[in-house]
Amino acid sequence: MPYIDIFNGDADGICALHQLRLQNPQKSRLVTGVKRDTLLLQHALSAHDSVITVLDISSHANREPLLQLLNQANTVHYFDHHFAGEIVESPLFHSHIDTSPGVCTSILVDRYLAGKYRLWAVAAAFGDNLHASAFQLAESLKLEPKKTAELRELGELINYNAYGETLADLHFSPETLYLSLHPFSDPFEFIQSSSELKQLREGFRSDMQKAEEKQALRKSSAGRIFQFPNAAWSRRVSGVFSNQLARESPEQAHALLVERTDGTFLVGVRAPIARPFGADTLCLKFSGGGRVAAAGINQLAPEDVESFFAAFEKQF
Ligand SMILES: [Mn+2]
Repeated sequence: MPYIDIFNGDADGICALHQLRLQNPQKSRLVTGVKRDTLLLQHALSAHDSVITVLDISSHANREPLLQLLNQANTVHYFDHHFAGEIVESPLFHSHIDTSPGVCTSILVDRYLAGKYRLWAVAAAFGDNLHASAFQLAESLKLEPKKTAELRELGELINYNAYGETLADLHFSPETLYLSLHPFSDPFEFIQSSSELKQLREGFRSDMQKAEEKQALRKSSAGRIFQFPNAAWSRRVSGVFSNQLARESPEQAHALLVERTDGTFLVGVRAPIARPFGADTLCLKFSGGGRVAAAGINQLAPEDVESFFAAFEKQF
């Protein structure tokens, strides 16, 4: 039977698949993409009578293609922690979906495999920013702090690699990165020998340096607003940089505008950590959306930038 593995291109998706294929090696067709590209099931619609494993993408967002694939006699194993909506009912559908806040997909796979490749789940949990869960898993393995720190860097670098508008922005396609680590059952051996990881470490440092050179465009009691140019490094590092700003100044809100090719702006908003509300309300006014603490706008027109700044001041 043909196997198809569909996975989010971030650390959680990659480490989830890696654990499953260490346990049960299969030659499979790989379907993945940049982190924000979560509508992946549509790329497998021609499949029938196959075994499809889906990792770390919302079953709600992929519901229509999922139903079609089940109708085409595919068996689907689904591991995920994103919003799921109503769980699909089918004898061919094997659901390992848990949306509780402390879990990520690699932790669900770790549970399924009874902890057999847990080191990779630790890395993935750090990649998904679930530090408490990651430390808890590391503790269960009695890992030395130095080893835990190595897994943290591994997860964060694989996660960093997945950020971008398209695959062209990334250092490595997630498929390439997965194939490069897959020969290693021990992550510490991969960390020692991987040239890919070395390149990611250098790329991350250089992107962050460019980001840190940027002065705030606006500063007020409400918060700080930054603007980045239309460049691959901006798109790769904007998420991590916004999180860093928020942690560094928890009383303030932050917005980061990244210029797009068409002249509009991709906007990320973080509410103050001390009062984590209102980001969604602000972004909704400009056809954006998201969560209360972190939200965004896909295309802010240049003529709306001033009114966005005003609304930001008012909101926070
Ligand atoms: Mn995840």
